[in-house]
Amino acid sequence: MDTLEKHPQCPDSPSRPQPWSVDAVVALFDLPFADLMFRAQTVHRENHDPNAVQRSTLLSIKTGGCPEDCGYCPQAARHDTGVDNEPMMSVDAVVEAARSAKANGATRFCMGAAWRSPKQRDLEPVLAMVRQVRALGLETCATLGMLKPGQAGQLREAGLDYYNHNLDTAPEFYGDIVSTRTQQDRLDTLAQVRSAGMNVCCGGIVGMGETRRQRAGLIATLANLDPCPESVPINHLVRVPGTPLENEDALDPLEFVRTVAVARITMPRAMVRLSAGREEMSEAVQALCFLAGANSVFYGDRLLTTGNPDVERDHALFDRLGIHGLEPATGH
Ligand code: SAM
Ligand code: DTB
Ligand code: SF4
Repeated sequence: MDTLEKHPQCPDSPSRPQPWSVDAVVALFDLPFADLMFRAQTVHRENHDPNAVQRSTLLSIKTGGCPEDCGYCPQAARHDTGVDNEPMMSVDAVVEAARSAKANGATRFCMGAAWRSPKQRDLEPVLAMVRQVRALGLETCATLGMLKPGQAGQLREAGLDYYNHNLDTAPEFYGDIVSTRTQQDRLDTLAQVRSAGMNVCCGGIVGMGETRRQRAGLIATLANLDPCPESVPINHLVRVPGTPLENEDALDPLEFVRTVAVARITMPRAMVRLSAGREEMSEAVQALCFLAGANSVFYGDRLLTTGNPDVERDHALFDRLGIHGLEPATGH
């Protein structure tokens, strides 16, 4: 049986076709590289401008001191990474950062907070940030941890376009990486985001010691969310000293490119975001990621606490590849 041909691509139709099995996704990963890239590019060109890449700026509005134990994360209070527990930024400082990101060419602004879950008194200033950042004409995204009933609705009301909440890895590997919550907790928050009418930004991290089958399991889980996420960040683990994963073996860069290609094939309409890890990635590998269907990057010399290529370097790379920036899809 040809598992590759059997599966329709991530559907938008009301009658949802068969979900992706992990075996079918593994079969994609196992393709010869040229065949995988051809399939990914075909799907990409059917659904997107292949020369457009969205530039999204990330800002840590509340850094460090997080009570969770995510093995990859420099912001967990229990990891000795040199990241301090800082107070939340002021609304004005956040809006100023968004204004400058826009002046530099970003069309999307993502605000991240190192919380397990936002307290209601902390959510209020975030709502003001969302309102004012969106008023600048930027697409807005926030990642604040698990949401309590009602909070997704308040964010939506304030004008939040996307909520980022990652599944991070395969269901059966999740407990090896995080013990203070379950993947089901993540799915519950995603369901609240959906029912509040927001776009879902949900992806994961590769290079945490997972097997290829587990990478396929993550992608299958994401592609089978119903409806599938509009935005899928694919992060390469940044091995931060002081985190439990600091000495993880480096992933073969071509395996990272394969992961991007498989995400593109299984989620044709989604924005596939080449997220953390670009600073340590050669420009040739980044170019392969764009060929594989990545159509968004984090832009600006900082992610949340770790580095990212500087803006001039990214301009030069886009110029060399003939890539242009993409306008927000939310109709500002
Ligand atoms: N605290 C919230 C949460 O966990 O949902 C929001 C912020 S958290 C830092 C957002 C995402 O950053 C995580 O889900 C993870 O995918 C990514 N991330 C954190 N540390 C990373 C690292 N060292 N390398 C790659 N991605 C990382
Ligand atoms: C996502 O998937 N990646 C971004 C964003 N969503 C919030 C975060 C990357 C964080 C990398 C580690 C750091 O800079 O602290
Ligand atoms: Fe906290 Fe989010 Fe980092 Fe986990 S990933 S430790 S929840 S900031």
